[in-house]
Amino acid sequence: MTSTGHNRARSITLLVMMERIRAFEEHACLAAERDKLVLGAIHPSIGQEASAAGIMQALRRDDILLSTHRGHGHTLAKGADPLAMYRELLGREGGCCGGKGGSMHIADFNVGMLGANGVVGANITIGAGAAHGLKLLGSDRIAVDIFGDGAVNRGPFLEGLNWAVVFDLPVLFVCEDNQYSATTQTKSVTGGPGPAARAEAMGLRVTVVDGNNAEEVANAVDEITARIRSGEGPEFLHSITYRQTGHTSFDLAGYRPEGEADRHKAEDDPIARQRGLLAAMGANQGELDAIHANAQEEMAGLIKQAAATSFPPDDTAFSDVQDLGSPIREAF
Ligand SMILES: Cc1ncc(C[n+]2csc(CCOP(=O)(O)OP(=O)(O)O)c2C)c(N)n1
Ligand SMILES: [Mg+2]
Repeated sequence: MTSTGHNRARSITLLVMMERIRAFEEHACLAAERDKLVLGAIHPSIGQEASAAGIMQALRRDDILLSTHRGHGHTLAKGADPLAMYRELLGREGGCCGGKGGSMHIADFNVGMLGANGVVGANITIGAGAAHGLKLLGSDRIAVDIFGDGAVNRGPFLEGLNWAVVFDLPVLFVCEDNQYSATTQTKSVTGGPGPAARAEAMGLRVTVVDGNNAEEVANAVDEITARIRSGEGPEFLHSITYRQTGHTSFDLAGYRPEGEADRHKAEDDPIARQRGLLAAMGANQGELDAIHANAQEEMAGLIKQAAATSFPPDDTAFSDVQDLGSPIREAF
C-alpha cells in the first residue's frame, strides 16, 4: 500500500470513530434529557472527539486507559462495546459494570479501560500506579491517563506526574483541555502559563497539539507511544480542544461569552475538519455522508436495545462488594 493509501485508510478510521462517538453521545443526551432514561448526570465530550480518536488509534487493546467523568469517547475508541456502555448508562443488566456504576464509573477491563472517575484528578495517581504495575511486571504495555484542564489545579496532578518521573514509568499523561472546568473558564483559576509548563518543570517530555485536528493528535501520539513503549519514560500531551456543550447534558452553559460556542462549532469542529480533509483527499460527499448515517443508525439501534433490557435483580446490589471478613464485621 502506498503511503497515501495508508494515510487515507487511517483518516477514514479516524472519521468513523469520531462520528460514532458523537452519535453515541447525541443519543445518550436524548435518552437523558428527552426520555428521562438516565439517572444522574452525563457529561458529553461533543467537540472533543478528535482527541479520543487520535489517541486511541495508537494504543493496543491490552494497553491501559484511565479517564474522567467525560470519558465515553475515550472508552468507545479504546474498543469497549457500545451496547454494554449504553446499558451501563441506563442502569440495565449487561451494562459493562452490571448496570450499577453508570456513566461516571464505566470500566471495561477487557479492553484495558480501568475506569472513568467522577473525582476530578483522582485518576491521575491511579494511572501512575497502574503504569508502575506494568513496569514491575516487565510488560511492554503502556498506560494512558487522561484528565481535564481543571484537574491540573488539584494535588494528584503533582503527585502522579512526580511519581511517574521518579520511577520512569510507561505512562502518557494527557491533559484534554476543553478550556472549561464545569462552569468556570479554566484560565481564570490557573496560575502561570498552564499545564504544559507545569509538566515540563517536573521533567516530562511535553507535546502540545491542536486537539481538534485528529491527524495531528494521531501523528503525535503514534510517536509518543512508540517512545514510551520502548522504555523512554513518561510523557505529557496537552491536547487543546473545546467543549461544545454545557458541562452536563442539562447545562445550557449561559456563562460562556456570547457567540463563542457557535464560532467553535462553525469553524473548528473536529468532525467537519476531518470531513474537509478527506474531501480534499478525494473522498466524495456520498462516502462521507454514509459514514455519518451508519454511525447514527448504529447508535440509534443500540440505545433502543439497551432501553429494552431489564434492570438487574435487586440482589445484585450485594455482589461485587468487597467483604474480606474484617474483625470489626466479625464482632457484629
Ligand atoms: C475533587 C472534585 N472537586 C470538584 C468536583 C466537581 N467537578 C466536577 S467536574 C468539574 C470540572 C472539571 O474540569 P476539567 O478537569 O477541566 O474536566 P472537564 O469537565 O472540562 O472535562 C468539577 C469542578 C469533583 N467532581 N471532584
Ligand atoms: Mg475542562
